[in-house]
Amino acid sequence: MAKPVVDYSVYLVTDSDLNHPSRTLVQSVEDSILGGVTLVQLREKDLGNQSFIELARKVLAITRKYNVPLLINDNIFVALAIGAEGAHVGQDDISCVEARRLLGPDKILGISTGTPEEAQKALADGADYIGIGTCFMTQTKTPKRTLGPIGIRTILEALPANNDLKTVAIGGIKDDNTRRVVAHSAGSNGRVLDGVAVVTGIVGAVDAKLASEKLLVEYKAGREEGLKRVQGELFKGRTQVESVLQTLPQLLVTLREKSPLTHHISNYVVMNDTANATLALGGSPIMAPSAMEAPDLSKVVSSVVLNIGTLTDSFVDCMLVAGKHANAQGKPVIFDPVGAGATSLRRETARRILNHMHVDIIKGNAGEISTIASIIGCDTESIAMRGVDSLGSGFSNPAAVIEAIARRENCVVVMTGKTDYVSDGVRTVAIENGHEYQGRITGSGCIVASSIASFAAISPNDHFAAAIAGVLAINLAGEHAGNRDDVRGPGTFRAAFIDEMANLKPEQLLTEAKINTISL
Ligand code: 3NM
Ligand code: MG
Repeated sequence: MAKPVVDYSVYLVTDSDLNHPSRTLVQSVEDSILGGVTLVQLREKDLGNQSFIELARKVLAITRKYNVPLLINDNIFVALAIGAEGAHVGQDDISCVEARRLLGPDKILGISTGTPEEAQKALADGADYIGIGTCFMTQTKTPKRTLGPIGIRTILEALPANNDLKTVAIGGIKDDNTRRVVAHSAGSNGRVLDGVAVVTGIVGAVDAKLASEKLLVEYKAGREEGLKRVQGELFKGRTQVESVLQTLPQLLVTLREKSPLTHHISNYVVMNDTANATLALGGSPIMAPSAMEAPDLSKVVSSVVLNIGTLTDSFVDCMLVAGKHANAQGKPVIFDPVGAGATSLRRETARRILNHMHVDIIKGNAGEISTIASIIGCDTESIAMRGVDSLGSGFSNPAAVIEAIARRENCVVVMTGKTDYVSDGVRTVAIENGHEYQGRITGSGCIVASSIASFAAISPNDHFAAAIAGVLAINLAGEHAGNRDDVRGPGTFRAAFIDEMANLKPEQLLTEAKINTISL
C-alpha cells in the first residue's frame, strides 16, 4: 500500500482526560470528522498496550468509515498491530530514524519539534511532517516558554522552501487564534503552515463538530492570508503618499468632531501628560489598567494604546486582554515598546504582545525599534548593508529597517528621533518637523503614541495616514510651542506644548509639513 496523501489542515490530537464529559472519545472523533477534521492522532499516555489497542481499533473503525488517516502517538507497536496509517513521536520517544525503520517507508511519520535544529533534524531523519510547538500555553503541556506565531515563523524559515516535509502548529490553538497563527507565522521563504493540531479546542469543546468546522474555516482563511503575505499581495494597490498627505487636515477636523475615546494602558510617569495631550488635540482618553474592565471597554473605545514603560504583572495582563478584544472588535492597537531592550521583562512582554495579538501600529525610538526587529527575527545588519547614512538614529538606513518590520508584522511602524520615519511596508516617509524641547521633557514619545491612536481611531482603514498625522500634529505643536517667546525652558515648554496641540489648525498639517517620501 502506498503512502496515503494526507491533508493536515485540521489535525485532531486526542486526550481522554480532556474529553468533554457529555460523550465518549470515539464520539468526539466522529463528530470532529463530520465537522471537517482531516487527520486524527490517538494520543493516550496512560493506557497499557492491550487497552490502547482496543481503543485504537474502535477509533480506526470510525476514521476508516470517513477515509481519514489515523496516526498513533508514541507507540509504534500499537500502530503496526492495528494497521494505522502511521505514528507520531516526541523528542523523548523512540528516535525518528528507528520509528521509520519499524514503520517502513509507506507509513506516515511525524515528530514534535520546538527549535529550528529539531526541525532540520526531523527532515534529515525522514519524517513526513513536524508538529511545531508549543505555540501557546495549554492545559495539556506546560512549557517554560511558548513560541507563538513569531517563533513558529523562525522554524518555518529554517526549512527549505520547497520540499515534501509538512508542518503543523500545536499548543493552545483554538478557533479564535487559528487564523492569526497561520497567517502571521508565514515565512519569508514562502512556507505557510500545512495545518493546525488541536487537542482541547476539539475534544474539550461542547460541540466538537462545530469547533472543527470553525477551525477549518479559520485555517483556510489564515493560509490564504499567509500566502498573500509571503507573495507580497497584501501590499499592493496602496494610495500614493502625495494623496495621503492631502487627507491629513480633514483627519484633524474629523478627530475634533468625533472626539474618539482611546483606552490607554500606559505608564504612570506619563499618564497625566498623555491624557491631557489627547484632550488638547481633540480626542478623549480613558486611562484604565485593569484587565477586569478591558473587555467592557473594548466595546466603547475606538483605539487602544499599550505602553510598557512601567510594567507590573497586572499591566501585562490588561494589555493582553485589551489587545485581543480590540482585535476582535476591529479597533486599532498602538504599541509603544518603551525601553523594550532594557530588561528581559520588557523584551519578553514585547514578544508576548506581538505574539498574542495583531498590533496595528508600532511606535518607538531607534533603540526600541531595534529590539522589536530582533524579537521578530528581522535581520537589521543585512538591511543596514543596503543603506546610506542618516541622522543620528544609530541605523545606517532607518527607513529600510522600519519598512522591513512593517512588512514582516503587516503593520505600520513609526520610528521617532530628530527625524521621524513612518512606513507601512510599501510607503515610507521622513518627517522633519519638531522641536528639540520635545526631547527634553518626559513622555513626549508617549504623547506621539496617544496622538497616533486618536487619529487611528477615526481612520480605522488607513493606519499609515493616521500615523503620519499623529506624528506631525505633535511635531507642529512642538515647533509652535518651542518658538514662543514666553517659553524659556522645558517646564514652560511642557505647558505651551499642550496649548499648541489645542491651537493647531487643520490646514497647518498641510502648509507646515516637512515630509519627504523615501524610495527604497
Ligand atoms: N504537543 P491543546 S503541545 C500534544 O508542544 C501536544 O509539542 C505539544 O493541546 C508540543 O490543543 C500539545 O489542548 C498539547 O493546547 C496541545
Ligand atoms: Mg522627531
